[in-house]
Amino acid sequence: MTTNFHQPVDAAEVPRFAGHSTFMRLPAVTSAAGLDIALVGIPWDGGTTNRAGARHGPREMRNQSSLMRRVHHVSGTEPFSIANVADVGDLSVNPIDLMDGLKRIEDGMRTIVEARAIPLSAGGDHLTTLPVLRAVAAGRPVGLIHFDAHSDTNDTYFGGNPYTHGTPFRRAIEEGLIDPKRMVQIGIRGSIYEPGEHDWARAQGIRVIYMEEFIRRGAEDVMAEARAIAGSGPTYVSFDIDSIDPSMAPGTGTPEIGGFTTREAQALVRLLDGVDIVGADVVEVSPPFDLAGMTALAGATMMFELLCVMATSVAKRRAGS
Ligand SMILES: [Mn+2]
Repeated sequence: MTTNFHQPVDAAEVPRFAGHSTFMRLPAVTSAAGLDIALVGIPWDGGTTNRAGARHGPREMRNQSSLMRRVHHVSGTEPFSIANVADVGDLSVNPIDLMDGLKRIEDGMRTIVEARAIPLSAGGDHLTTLPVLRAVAAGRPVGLIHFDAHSDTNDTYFGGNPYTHGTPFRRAIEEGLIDPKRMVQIGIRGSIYEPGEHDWARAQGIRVIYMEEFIRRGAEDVMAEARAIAGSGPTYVSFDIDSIDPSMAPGTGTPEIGGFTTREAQALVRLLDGVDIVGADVVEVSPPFDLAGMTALAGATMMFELLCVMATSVAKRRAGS
């Protein structure tokens, strides 16, 4: 086993409440060079239409991620032994200029991608996924497995403004960043603005799986379909924390009751095993609306779940090359 990979601070030596707050207590590094997977914060919520606060998500997810340990208790995956992972810090953002914010996020993410590290980011609102995809999917559209209460494929808000956290995937498809025929949305629910609001998404070829269908079919069946839709090509995974029920994740911008339990969310992400993940995020954790850090803990734990499947695929790729 390679031993020169970054390791978390040993909680038997330094207690979890002590020391610098980094993702999963990994070293903070200034460059993604040499990393297999880069943990990165995107503290920006300039696309939020209602309850702002996701700009504070990365810092609080770092704090709660101190509870993560080294081994996944179900799969046995030891992500820090099979992949080189570190905290590359937060991307540069601009909280008072939306277009400059998007550009800074894209530029920052491009340096990670060009260093050949796979980004696992903590948002930020869901509009952050658009500039991330501009960097990750440059030159070739990716598949997308999208967990969310909302389709986020609306067209415009507030007098024709095309950039909000309700529009990122419409823009990403228009820009050729996502292959909509390799895209699936899981957990969609809640009241909508108008009848037929999801017609555009379906017309592009996106498979929209409402929460009610998930409840009927269960995680195994739904994720078998999701893996088939994504296929063997490069695929991005986006996890909006509002896919989880607000009784378990209240700290978010647009809560919708009737969501996943945290257990269901964990089961879904574990079933991503085998997908060629080229990037992933956990977005919309909004600490000002949180209670005792429970939403940030759910977000940090979903990052760990994603990290384990991503590290497994990194190790498989390395063994195969
Ligand atoms: Mn969303």
